[in-house]
Amino acid sequence: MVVVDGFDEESGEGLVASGKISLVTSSDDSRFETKAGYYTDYYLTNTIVPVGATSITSLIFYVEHNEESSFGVGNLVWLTDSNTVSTTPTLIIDNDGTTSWDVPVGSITPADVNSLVFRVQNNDVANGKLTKVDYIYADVDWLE
Ligand SMILES: [Ca+2]
Ligand SMILES: [Ca+2]
Repeated sequence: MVVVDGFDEESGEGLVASGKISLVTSSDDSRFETKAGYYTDYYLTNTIVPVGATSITSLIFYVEHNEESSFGVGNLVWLTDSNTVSTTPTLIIDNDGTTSWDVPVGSITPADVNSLVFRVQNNDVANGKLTKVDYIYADVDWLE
């Protein structure tokens, strides 16, 4: 699953509307930056899980990202499933690395995956540092 649109809280703009969606659809060292005190939502394609799917068995996000030096530990939060599931990923300072997030699927339904949103929440207000995303995609498995 790949990112097809998004929403930038700071500008109030959609990522397709602003022309910035391509920043996060490939690993090319062009990145979307989320400032401290703001979130960015990324919407993933909704065409993969068939109508007959009965349960989601695996949902893994892969995020190529980095954070500015002095970004505070614990101040980066990723959320999904209508923001009911979250994680505080290990920071990757200055140079891109890919972090995978194997989401606990207990509460994840096929309908959730068909309107999947990945939120990057930057809570680093005390330091004012950026988190930057080069590429996001997700793998999902289900039972029919
Ligand atoms: Ca990169
Ligand atoms: Ca990119």
